[in-house]
Amino acid sequence: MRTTTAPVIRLKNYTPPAYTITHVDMDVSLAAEDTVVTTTMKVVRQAGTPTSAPLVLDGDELSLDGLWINGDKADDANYSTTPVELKIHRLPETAAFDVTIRTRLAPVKNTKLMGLYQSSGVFCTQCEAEGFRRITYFLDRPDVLAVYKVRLEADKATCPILLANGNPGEAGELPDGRHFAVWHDPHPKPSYLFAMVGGDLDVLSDTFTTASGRHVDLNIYVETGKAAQAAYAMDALKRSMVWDELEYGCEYDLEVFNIVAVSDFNMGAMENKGLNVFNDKYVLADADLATDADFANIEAIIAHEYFHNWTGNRITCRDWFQLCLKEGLTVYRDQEFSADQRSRAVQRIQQVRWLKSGQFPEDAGPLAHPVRPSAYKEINNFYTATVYQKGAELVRMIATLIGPEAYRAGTDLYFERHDGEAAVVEDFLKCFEDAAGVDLSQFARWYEQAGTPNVDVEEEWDAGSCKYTLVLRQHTPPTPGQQSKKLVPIPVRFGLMGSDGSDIEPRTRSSAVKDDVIVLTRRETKVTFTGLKTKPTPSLLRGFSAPVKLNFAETQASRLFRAEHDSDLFNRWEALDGYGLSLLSDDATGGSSFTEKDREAFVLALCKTALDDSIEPQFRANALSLPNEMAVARNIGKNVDPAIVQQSRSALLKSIGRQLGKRGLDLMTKLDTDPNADDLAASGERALKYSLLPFLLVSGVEGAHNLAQSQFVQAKTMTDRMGALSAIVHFSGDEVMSEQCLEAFYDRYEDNDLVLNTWFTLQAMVPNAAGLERFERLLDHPKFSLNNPNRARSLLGPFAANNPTAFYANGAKGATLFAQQIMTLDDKNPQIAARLLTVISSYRVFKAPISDAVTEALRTIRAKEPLSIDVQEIVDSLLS
Ligand code: 0A1
Ligand code: ZN
Repeated sequence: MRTTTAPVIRLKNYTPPAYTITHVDMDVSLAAEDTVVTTTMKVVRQAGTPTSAPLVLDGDELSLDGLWINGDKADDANYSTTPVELKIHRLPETAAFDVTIRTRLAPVKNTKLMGLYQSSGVFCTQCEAEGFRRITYFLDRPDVLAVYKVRLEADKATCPILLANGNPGEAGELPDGRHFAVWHDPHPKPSYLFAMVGGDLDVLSDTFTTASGRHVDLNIYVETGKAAQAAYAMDALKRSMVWDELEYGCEYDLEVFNIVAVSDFNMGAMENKGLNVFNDKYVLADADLATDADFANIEAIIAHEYFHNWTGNRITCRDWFQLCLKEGLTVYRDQEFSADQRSRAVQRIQQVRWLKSGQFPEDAGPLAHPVRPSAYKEINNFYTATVYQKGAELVRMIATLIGPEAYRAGTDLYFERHDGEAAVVEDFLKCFEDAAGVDLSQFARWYEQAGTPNVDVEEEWDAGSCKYTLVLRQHTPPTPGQQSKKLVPIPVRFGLMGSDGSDIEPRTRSSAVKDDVIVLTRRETKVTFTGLKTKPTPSLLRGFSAPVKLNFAETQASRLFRAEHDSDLFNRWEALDGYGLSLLSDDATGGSSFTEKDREAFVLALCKTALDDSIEPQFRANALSLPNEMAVARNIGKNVDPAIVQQSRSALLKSIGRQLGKRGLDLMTKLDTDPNADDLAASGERALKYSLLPFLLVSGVEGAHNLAQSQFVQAKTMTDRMGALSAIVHFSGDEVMSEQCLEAFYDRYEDNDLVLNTWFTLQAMVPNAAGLERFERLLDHPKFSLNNPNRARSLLGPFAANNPTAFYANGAKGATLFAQQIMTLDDKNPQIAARLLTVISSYRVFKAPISDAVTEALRTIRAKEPLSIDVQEIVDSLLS
């Protein structure tokens, strides 16, 4: 473990490599305790590198077993090793030469799940960002692109399946029950895209014919007996392949596309060339085991990894500072795919929800960093909501600013110009500048600057001259290490609504307005509209056209008017959500901005939306999901008492439940849906059904209790079962029924790890001291383990991130327990420990005695010896 204070790596210090590697030939003999990897690489000295310059290769926890230069064994004086590198001196003077390295690994002992490891007996690899150096010494950096040939050898009985990147080659039997398979990947790639797999797996196979007629074999490998559960993932894959051809002109480029699902994985999935490795949570599904939300996630992640084939693999990143180049763009692409496959408005609502609950807090707290960071200690800590989600918002803004045709011309140019290269953000922006004939130099600041810009809006109505003026001012608050901020271009999509709720054609001479977008490039932008008979109602930031915080002192009446009439469905949701958030925050701080009438009006509007059959059910479900306690706490911003936030929220839930009353119950009964889990209409109805249930239960609507129980018992899908169970546990107040249902669920799914995770998650959200006690008990549950990342996350994540009344109960004892888990995890898997720790980054919004307890817990973690760099970097930021 690397424990000493780590050096800071800076973008400004980037230098091209002195040597590159063009060809890699690997021979891997797989065994749990003693895998032998023999790698021959063709090394090419770069122009300007003196022959005296040593070749310095990266390594991490490697055991070197042999070294040959051009086939001759190197003698000891020729090289030296440290824990992190192999330095080879006195190299041949020729421009190119071969280096052969033999390393020995023990995959079964690899608990970091980086490099080669075993997951339930299956050998698999994870190399992004710096895992390849745990397999062999290498120039493990994304700007070194090589063609790979891999020969795998293993026991045939335990490893009948042997896979690597690219196309399959020769395969055959060997003595002693062993066999081998050779794989060739013709596309030069960086080492982080390397993958190999060996194991006993079942497969679901299909085929795809590309637009130009190329035949592709598609295979999804899963744990034995589970091939049928990969059907939805396969369908999503084929739809992704069609979509990428139509929308981006991107065709698949190998003979096979393989996906392997494993149960131990640090992230969601990995886009290794031709051999994606997935967390099985994002592959396995059927109606009995997965919720509708799980299906939607599978679709999005399958698409995301597939889309990386062009945005990430064909064009990769020059260095890890450019991570958003592949991630922001690929997230934008998968978001648009999901929007095309499902309801666009609902998808946008969910994306923005995620952005506001995950990325905005990151940008407002101690972990704030630009979409393209300029410095890091541990790159694994930068797979963040900012790089991914805000990165996607930046690409979306480019598309908004230049329009769909120019956007497509820009991506076409990007693929044409940079195919086969390791690019930087500037290359990407230049393609849009050239395709659209625009200057994006001010836009580039979005990549450099952390923090969520604020847009303050004021309006003026001059009845005499029938002129309506909007004044929009931007400012970005300081973030750690970035005190002063520059102006950025902000596209504000807008509409002006007339008194009947319909949109008025805006008339203005302002050069800041293009069609329905106001582009803010200055500190202050004033736009005057003429020819209006009455004062219009503005609908601003439609579709959430920019990742900003809009501050507009809109009346509650105007919010409700928009909630009912806005032609932009996203903004109808936003009007209700914003109203709910302000109301709850006002309540919890004893404020007086809302009268009893305002409160009633909100409750009525929400219920009206919920019961309005002319609106799509999934939208209504989203409208009903009120801002959670953490959203309210963050909105209040300081001195928050979680118990008071909870009381305000419960009171509002009760009012809404009472208002829904029998009509809510009748609607629920009517929404008796089809068990066909991938039917979108049915899934929308289910979402609505289970978003109604909590309100009916907390307010004691007659019949709700029985209905919840019968829904649980008769559930036809996991969405039904989970929807009912979670409502019962969190809202029925009936402990006996809750325990019985939890037990029944456990008995049914005890042996299904993925489903059991949801059982842990559900209980991690039980509030107050009772929730804290339950959490403590679950830590000792025989099925709880820190060895499996999904299991560790399922309990620790929601408890620390979203259950403040339990986490901070008994003098924030939850923080101490959480810190202990993080410290234990740090010795096994520092990457997961560090990422889990980030979920408490908003702790400072809570009142002093309890937030001080978190500071104490963080100090205890900091004092641990040894402590990984991953956790060190996060703790230091959280304490700063
Ligand atoms: N590139 C992947 C994310 C990923 C990153 C690091 C990993 O290492 C543990 C694994 C996956 C993606 O964007 O899907
Ligand atoms: Zn990605």
